[in-house]
Amino acid sequence: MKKIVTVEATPNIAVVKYWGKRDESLILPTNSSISMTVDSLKTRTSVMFDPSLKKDEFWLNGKKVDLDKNPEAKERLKQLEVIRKRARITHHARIVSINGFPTAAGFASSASGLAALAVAASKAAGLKLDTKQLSILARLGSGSASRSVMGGFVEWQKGEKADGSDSHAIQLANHQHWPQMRLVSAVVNAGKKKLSSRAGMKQTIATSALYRARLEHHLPKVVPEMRRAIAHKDFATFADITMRESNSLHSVMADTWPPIHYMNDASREIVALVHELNEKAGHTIAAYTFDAGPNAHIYTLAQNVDKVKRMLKQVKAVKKVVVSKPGPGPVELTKPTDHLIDPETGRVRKHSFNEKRQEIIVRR
Ligand code: 2P0
Repeated sequence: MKKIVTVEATPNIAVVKYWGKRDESLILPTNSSISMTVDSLKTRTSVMFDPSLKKDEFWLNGKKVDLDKNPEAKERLKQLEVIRKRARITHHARIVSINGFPTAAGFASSASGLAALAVAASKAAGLKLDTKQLSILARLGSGSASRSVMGGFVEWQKGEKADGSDSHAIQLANHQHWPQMRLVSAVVNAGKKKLSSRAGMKQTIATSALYRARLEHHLPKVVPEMRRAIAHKDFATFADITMRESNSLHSVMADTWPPIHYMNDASREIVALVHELNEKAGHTIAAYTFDAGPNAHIYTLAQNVDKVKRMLKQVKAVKKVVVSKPGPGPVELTKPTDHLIDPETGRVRKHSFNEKRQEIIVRR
């Protein structure tokens, strides 16, 4: 029997955004960020370290990725080296990962994927790591993944040290703290983004003067305010900061040279409709936020989800809507039939995502 560890993790959507690194190799950010880990859009990852493997192997959504021809994927898997060193093993790993949502839907999967990998690979190597250590491992693959190793509301503390040992996430509140919280995500464009976040933020740091103002004057104020809003479940303040934060991020993107525009006309139509909705309600009931793409993520409370959905119906470009709650963070699947790798043979099992049933199917 081979030792296989299988973990499911989910994305997080930031309300105080990460955009800029002070160290590109260790992925150390210029500012702390805050997000909510959601309960939907799961990525399932199975890991096996095995002496018979000649090199690391990575399967994504049913296809083997040639790591020699894909330096970006190889770079994102560098946490494997750290795990091997710490566990004092030299075996290569077979990693099989699948997204439990359509890849073409425009939802980012690097945060959930690299968080699932940190939890599954460290355990498969025999390590028992705490969430802080897992967050540091996940961070090496993708900054935002450092926040997905925990559930509920999470802060990635930027840290000060050059070795990154204090740059990790902490949980501000677990997923049961604010049970009425919802995230309504609207897919407005299923296309692949033109400029990666990694390249975009590098360009911003190098060229935007507005970015300095964001870093020095805006963020030091909003991080503690957002912590307080979450602790007190103060939706109006939470929503206000979330929207202003998104606007600040997209302003420094526009101030970048050459300018970066991830939002499109449909995104801006949604911004206007959310403000209209809040005005009609007489108080803030919904807050938009946008990442490195045109899809809208709208935070609201359970009693207002239908109003937000009705509002989104007016936007022609909205193709799909997904409603999420605060999620518990990564979960290990221990049923042998859930593994994407056969524990008896070590081979990759046939697996796929069934869109109709919204389910990952694994054949034995
Ligand atoms: C965030 N984003 O806080 C911000 C908002 C996009 C806009 O974290 O280079 O894919 O791998 O560390 O984690 C996207 O950045 O970038 C991101 P890398 P990552 O969610």
